[in-house]
Amino acid sequence: MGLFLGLDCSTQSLSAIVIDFDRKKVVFEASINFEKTLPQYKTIAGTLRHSDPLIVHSPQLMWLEALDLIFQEMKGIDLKKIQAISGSAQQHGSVYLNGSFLERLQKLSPQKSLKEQLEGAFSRSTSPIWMDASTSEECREIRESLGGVKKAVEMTGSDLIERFTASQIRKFYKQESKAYAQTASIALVSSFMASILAGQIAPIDYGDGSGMNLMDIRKKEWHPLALKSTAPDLEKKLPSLSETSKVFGTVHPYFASKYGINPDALVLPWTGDNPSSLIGLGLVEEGIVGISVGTSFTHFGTLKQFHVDPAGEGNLFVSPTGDYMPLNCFLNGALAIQKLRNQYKIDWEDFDKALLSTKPGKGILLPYFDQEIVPKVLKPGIRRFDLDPNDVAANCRAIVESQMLSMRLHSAWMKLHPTLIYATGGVSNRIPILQIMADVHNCPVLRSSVPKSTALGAALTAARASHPDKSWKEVISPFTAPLPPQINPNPHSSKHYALLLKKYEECENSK
Ligand code: XUL
Repeated sequence: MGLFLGLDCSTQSLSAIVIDFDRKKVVFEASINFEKTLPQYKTIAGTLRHSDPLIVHSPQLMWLEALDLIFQEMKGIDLKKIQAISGSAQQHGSVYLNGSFLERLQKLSPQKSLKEQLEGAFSRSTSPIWMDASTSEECREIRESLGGVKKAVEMTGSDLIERFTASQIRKFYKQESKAYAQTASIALVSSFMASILAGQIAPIDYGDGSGMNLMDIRKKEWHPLALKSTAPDLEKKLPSLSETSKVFGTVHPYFASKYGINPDALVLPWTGDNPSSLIGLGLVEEGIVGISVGTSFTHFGTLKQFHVDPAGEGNLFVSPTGDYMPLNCFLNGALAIQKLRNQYKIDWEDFDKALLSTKPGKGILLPYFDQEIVPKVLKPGIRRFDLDPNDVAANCRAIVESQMLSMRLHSAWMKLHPTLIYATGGVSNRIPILQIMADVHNCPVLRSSVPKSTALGAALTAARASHPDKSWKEVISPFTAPLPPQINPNPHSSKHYALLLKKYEECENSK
């Protein structure tokens, strides 16, 4: 029996999934919620908030404690049968390790905890994460040095973005130059966790490497000019880059003797949560596109050809399959809908009824309750066009229509041409929202059956590495079949939305 372990270190929790590959079954699932289970770190949903709201960090020791805890939870599983382990993590966040890290790691004793033994191994006490937006100045400096937005996008796959790693490293170098000099190694959250599991400095995989503004997205090598523009001696502090599916070690004896895991279990590099979810959702071929309707909305897929967003709003990552993964992140997603519902004091049931009782509208509601990533909007504030604020049902319809129109407009650069959409995330169980999704995109929609697509993606990546004779599709299909019913576009509504798209664009561009 071949068991494979996938872990996911997200912003709010550490999750684990074990799959029995031969029986095509998920045999174990667990999650450690950081705020609830580890309250001593005083995080809000896994994050440390600063008096400056733009600064958002997380404590790396919390992730280590959670790793010990999740292995304790796996007691019921025969860990001797684990053949390989992979993982994923929130993208972009960085961990700064001092010269003692590697020695401490190699000497770990199973008698003590990871936290106790690694506490002194950091040159920065906390890790800036993807929610940190405090590095606009550093983004400007690096972008200018690379030759502007277009050049940066061509070189690294994305414009300089505050949450990406390069500007965060530059800020650390500028503000804490001594601590930067004492940094022996810089890891991403993903490669940090993989290092702990394997007892050696783990490579950064191409998928998460493409979220740093430091990797040459075509050559899959560190980009010399990007490194030079970010901070001195950076190349010496970064690990190597690697394919996601290339085994780089075996599990640290710490985990074998403490938790009984197979000492020969192979360890793969971890990737970012988004590239991993591409695998966990089963989106390894062109034509099927993923739309995640969670707190924020994301639109992504697999791309064989290289296309970047000339506007610099979207991102291009390398996918674990070696193809590309274009991604747009719309910050004002389900949370914006919730804020609108709160304003009108209606619950989800009434919101669904409002969508069902109205026809495709002509009003536009730009949902910028917060700043927006795509399109870049720095000044929050919702905006209505041809919409009576007192008409509750029309406003409910307009926010979803506008979100979907925005997605269609701004995802054109990806050239994905979907024939099927898989919907996932918190509100993907609300069929009236999915109907508008199908109508606006003029494409059938199916709901994904996978609740923890990131951890499952990691387990499947580990399984694929042990079955190189099988295609990605053969490996993932039994675990990722979507749920019926298929929601088909209504031709009349789709025609209406094709015309409304132009108006939507004009509204967005109007000052
Ligand atoms: C993607 C991004 C987020 C994090 C969330 O660019 O910043 O989706 O990966 O964990």
